[in-house]
Amino acid sequence: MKKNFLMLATLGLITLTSCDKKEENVVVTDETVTVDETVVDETDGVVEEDVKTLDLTFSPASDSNLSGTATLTQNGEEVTLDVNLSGLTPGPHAIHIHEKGDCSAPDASSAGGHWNPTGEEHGKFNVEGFHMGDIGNLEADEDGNATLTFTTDKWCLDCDDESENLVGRSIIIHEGEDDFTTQPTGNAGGRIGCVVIE
Ligand SMILES: [Cu+2]
Ligand SMILES: [Zn+2]
Repeated sequence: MKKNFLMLATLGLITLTSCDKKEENVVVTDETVTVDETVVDETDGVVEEDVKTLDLTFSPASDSNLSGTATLTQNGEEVTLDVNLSGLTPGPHAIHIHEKGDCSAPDASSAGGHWNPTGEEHGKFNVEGFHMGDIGNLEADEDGNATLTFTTDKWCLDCDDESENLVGRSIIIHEGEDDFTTQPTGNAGGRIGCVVIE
């Protein structure tokens, strides 16, 4: 018990010490450069560059009434997808990243199959084999509205690794539910919404 406490205390001290050092550094920099608004602006710029955001608007497909938005945000190593939809039939609807950034076909078939840069089988994200685009299902309430928040460190926005890069793909909403087992689609039925990630 005593040993654990000592270890925690030591860790705390290290954390405090490193914080102190950072703060000292900042102060030293400010003093050296004679506190200047330009310097402050540059610091803000660097912090913002680390966060990338894409605001996207879904188009309906296959004569559906779907409307809604998707926001993709990269913060450090993680990408978060926020989806907000209405005009759905109540119940579960599959949502996937599909490989082609093309929503032009009336049934959104132009978006191709599930995005699968790693050559795996269709499945559940982060459970054994799965496509990189296998987000899963979202649930529409009795008014036909649905939201979803999904975060992973396996995607990126506009990075050099094409097995992680979402830009140039599309997000598809399906008529039915993903059963996570039928190959290679999850048996989710037609495509009722589509948006290109760009
Ligand atoms: Cu799909
Ligand atoms: Zn899949």
